[in-house]
Amino acid sequence: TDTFGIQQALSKLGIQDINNGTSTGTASFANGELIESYSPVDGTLIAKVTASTPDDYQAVMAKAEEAFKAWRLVPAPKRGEIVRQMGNELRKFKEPLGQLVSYEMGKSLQEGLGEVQEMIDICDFAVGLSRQLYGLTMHSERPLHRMYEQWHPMGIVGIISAFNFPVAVWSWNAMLALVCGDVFVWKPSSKTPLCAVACQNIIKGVLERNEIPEGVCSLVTGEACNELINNDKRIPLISFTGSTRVGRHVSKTVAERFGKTILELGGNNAIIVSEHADLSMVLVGAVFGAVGTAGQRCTTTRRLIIHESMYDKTVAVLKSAYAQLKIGNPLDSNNHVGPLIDKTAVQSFLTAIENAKAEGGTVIYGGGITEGDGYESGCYVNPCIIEAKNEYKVVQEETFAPILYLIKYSTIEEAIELQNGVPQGLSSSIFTNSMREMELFLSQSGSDCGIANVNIGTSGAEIGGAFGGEKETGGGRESGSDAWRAYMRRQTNTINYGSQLPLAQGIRFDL
Ligand code: UN1
Repeated sequence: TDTFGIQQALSKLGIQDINNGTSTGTASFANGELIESYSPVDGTLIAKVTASTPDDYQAVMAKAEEAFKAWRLVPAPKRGEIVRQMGNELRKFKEPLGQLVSYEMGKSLQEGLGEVQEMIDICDFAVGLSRQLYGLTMHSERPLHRMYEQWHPMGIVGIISAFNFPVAVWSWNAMLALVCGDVFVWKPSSKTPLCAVACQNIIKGVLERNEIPEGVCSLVTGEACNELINNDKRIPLISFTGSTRVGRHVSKTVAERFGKTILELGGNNAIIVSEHADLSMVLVGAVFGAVGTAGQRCTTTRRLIIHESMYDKTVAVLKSAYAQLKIGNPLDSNNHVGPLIDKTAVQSFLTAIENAKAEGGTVIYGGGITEGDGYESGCYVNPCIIEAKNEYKVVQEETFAPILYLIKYSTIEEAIELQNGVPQGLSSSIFTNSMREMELFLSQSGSDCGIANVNIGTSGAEIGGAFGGEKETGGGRESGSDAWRAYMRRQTNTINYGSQLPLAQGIRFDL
């Protein structure tokens, strides 16, 4: 019985051998131990993936170095053509890949499909970008001189991705890197290795058909690879998505060797519910923001900062909305909330609730593990709402689970201060119909986050904008706008087409 079509999806994606270890696809050398991937949906062992040993890693890097020499010479619009074909392959595999994301990671099928849609969209974006890697020209201060800048490929990009967006975040990095003329080595989360294998299988055919060296797109698996990548001088740029704790280590290690990083670390995102808010809109934004992906997005809504005049009404509608949430198998479209990634995450959820209570918080809805039929994996929890104070230690931290903290305010200035009063700076939003409040929130004395929204929630950013945040979120930007610049190196060129050699700054040096 293949109720949700998972076996069929796995076979379409080329993932079959659960006992011997699925091969890791393109440019892969895998001789290490077996990584077992269990589904948080039903606790089933989906398949095993053979991890890369340090020797495998060296072999992959040798291929990547070789491939870069060829790939950087392919004209950028031709690189875009390869990415266009990858986007078409992703269109063909949207359904099974979305199912696998849902089954291996635990997010709803709708969100799994949405994640694949983000991949398709970033491919389209990157194709257009491949003809728009613009540099500026400048006016030289010297006669008969010309100045301009060019953007050159950087080399091998290391992509270390997290379990919560097991495919989309890779594609944001991979597709931009490819049109920029870089090659990449991808180390996915060991909690979702099959999603990575599936992606490699999907794009492999495009490389083969176009006779592109396989080292352009490499995959390595297993936790031992993280440190190898961080310390590898052949990797000028590492894009890391994960916790602030690990991100701090990556940042230091890579900076020590003068490598560059793009860091996408923790968020602690708030929605301000103003007295001028439309409450029916707040409801969808806040509830999807807080319980979507079971609270495991870096953009998840973790705090609601509510005007005192709206507080009781907001609490009442939230409670009745939470009471209607269906928790269960995320492949079943009747359910709103799927499982957490594993039992460790469940433990963090329970501990955070206990800590909030110990600090004086009041649980007004939910909490606890969901047990019984269909919940055998032990990863399902009941989303929780807690009345809290912003300064609680637990509120200042990111707990990757569906816990929503409610905080009261009286003036808009105070609300903005609360919103900014956490170490993280990823996403933020205000629900208001007041033009003054909205503009204040978006002004230089408003939100300090990388993303600031009005009348939509904190999560679900579109790929066209630059994605990332400030402070402990790490400062990186990925995806749209001019995020591509981080994947290239800038070169300033000054050309003298005269027959004299005047020095800049008016300096005379007569020989
Ligand atoms: C993440 O949680 O790591 O804005 C990325 C969003 C998604 C991306 C989240 N587009 O919620």
